[in-house]
Amino acid sequence: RVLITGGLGQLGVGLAQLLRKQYGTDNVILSDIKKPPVEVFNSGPFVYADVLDYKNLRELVVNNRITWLVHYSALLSAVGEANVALARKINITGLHNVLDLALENCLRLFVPSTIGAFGPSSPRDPAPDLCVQRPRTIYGVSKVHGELMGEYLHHKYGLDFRCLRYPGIISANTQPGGGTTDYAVQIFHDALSSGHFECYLRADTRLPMMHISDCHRATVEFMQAPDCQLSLRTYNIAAMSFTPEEVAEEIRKHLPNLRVTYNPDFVRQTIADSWPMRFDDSNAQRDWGWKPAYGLAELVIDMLESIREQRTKAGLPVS
Ligand code: VAH
Repeated sequence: RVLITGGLGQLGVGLAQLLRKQYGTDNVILSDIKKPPVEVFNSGPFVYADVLDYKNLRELVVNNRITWLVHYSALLSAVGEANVALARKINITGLHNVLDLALENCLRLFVPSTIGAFGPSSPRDPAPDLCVQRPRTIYGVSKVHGELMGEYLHHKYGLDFRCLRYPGIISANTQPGGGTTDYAVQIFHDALSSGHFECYLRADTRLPMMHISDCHRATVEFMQAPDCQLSLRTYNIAAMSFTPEEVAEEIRKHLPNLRVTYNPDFVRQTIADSWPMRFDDSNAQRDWGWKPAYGLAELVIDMLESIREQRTKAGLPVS
């Protein structure tokens, strides 16, 4: 059975849907510290779980015979900078609770890392799997700590720790939650509603990005990969890299009147400028056959279609 923490964020519900297709609805348990929307509550097992409450988590793992744990609870980039103390608690103390549980119960543990685990002194174009990592956000620092702790426990005690560094994830039906790559989701909503988008990053800010369904598929394929194939425990995964101007140009092929104004926000621009511009994911391609399905053109078509459908269902006008 799989337990997903932080299940009501951008990624949990979609990952649960994919895992439930393969392993059965009752074998995938979503959890979070928030009340789930009714459609999520009705789509399969949901439980309240606070990653800071070790005793509660332990009962969940033992009583539900959990064998895999996907740890999505975390405060992400800009949100974390606005609340460093909470980010350190959730991202580090919460992680240690999950690491201890995984060790004690021999779980297969997936913990996501991120383009944010690199910093201004890392190679940026591209960033390889193994290089200097001196991130300048509490989010990045906590994710590097997660990579290091997971790999230490793997080599010392055999913990089945698996970690993918995600690019910015682009989704139509769930909200991103970090604040730095989120512009690349909002631009689609604004293009279809007002036709005008104000971007908080400079037009030339290049960042690695990925369609959410590629993210879910990569995560499941990686979790299913035979251990003997993995030469690393932490892998970059890539799909595309684009700038705000490039994604705006691609959207204009469908919505020619899209107007974008650039009003860089100091905090988020500084974060973005410290992150990789492109990812080298050749190890993931070689070791466990990673191959993305969505490039920029396919992403734009899918996002516009999905949001048009959403807006029509909600009785909202579509430009
Ligand atoms: C953020 N969307 O902007 C998240 C994610 C890699 C980016 O962590 O912080």
